[in-house]
Amino acid sequence: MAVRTPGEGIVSLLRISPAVAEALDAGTPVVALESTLVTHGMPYPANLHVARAAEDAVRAEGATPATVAVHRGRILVGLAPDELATLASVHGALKASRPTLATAVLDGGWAGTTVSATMIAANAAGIRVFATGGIGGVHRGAFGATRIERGAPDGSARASVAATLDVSSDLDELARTPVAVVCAGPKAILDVPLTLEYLETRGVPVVAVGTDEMPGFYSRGSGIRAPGSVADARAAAALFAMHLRLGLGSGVLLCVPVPEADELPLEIASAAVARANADAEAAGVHGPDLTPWLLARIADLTDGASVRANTALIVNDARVAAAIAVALARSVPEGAP
Ligand code: PSU
Ligand code: MN
Repeated sequence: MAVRTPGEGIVSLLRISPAVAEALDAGTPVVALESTLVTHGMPYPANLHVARAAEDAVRAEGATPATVAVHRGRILVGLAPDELATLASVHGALKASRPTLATAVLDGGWAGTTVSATMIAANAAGIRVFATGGIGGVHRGAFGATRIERGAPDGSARASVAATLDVSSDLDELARTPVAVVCAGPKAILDVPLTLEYLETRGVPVVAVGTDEMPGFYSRGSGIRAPGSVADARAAAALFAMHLRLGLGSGVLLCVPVPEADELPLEIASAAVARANADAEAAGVHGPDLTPWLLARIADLTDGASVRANTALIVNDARVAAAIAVALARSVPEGAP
């Protein structure tokens, strides 16, 4: 059997759209966009609206959008408008991440790609910058918890809760794939401090753009200091270019706050998140179903305000990612002194 590098294998499974192929050939900026937020993260037609708006935001900054999805045994990099519309409305689309990408490709139907699968596809296609809403991370209680039972403020009735070990494969993907991921902070449904600790351990720079504070996804702030910060898209591009030049192998997580007009107040977001997490535990939801379940529950609890914030932050991330891709394309070529 011929020995093939993994790259050759996956490259043969990519179907790169004409617009994306042309941009890559010409060396003009391209931004990858994920599609699990379309298939599992938002209801129809808000999902189609946000997917189109994110693509438009990338174009408005002078870059080419490359929405990634799986269909008919191929990994699509760049979707035609009718393909995007089908993806947004199709029932039963799979959720493809690193552990489920092979199943999704073999399945033959549609699959949305998570952050991990989209990074894999982007890297294989030669796309360096990628925009999403929120990454997966360390779920609350992943490493177990101690709960103080009601009526025992002295802690005499502590109950320990078993670890779920629910840590998104997005985090290890960031550790192994050299792509810049632009997001609005780890999703508010997660344990954000533990997610930051995990990324530090795995060698992933986490950098807030235009703020010192970790963006809180639905809210601009989180009350947590960001591990790193840069002033703007140009500085973010310079940092990422140096990270690539050092050959560190990992990705970079760039965090951009949701636009002020569309944010949820931190107290409202925190209350909805806490309630949704408690409801999920009571309902016994776990594994890959957990993230979509929590997002839908939070949308209910906030009367749709979370979907508006989610839409705004995704479009804003796409815009900033495009500005970073443009700056990167203009910067000193890799390897130059
Ligand atoms: N951000 C959103 N909505 C989503 C997701 C992120 O606002 O639906 C998706 C992303 O695709 C992310 C995935 O990669 O959720 C993480 O899923 P899990 O926690 O099961 O790894
Ligand atoms: Mn998980």
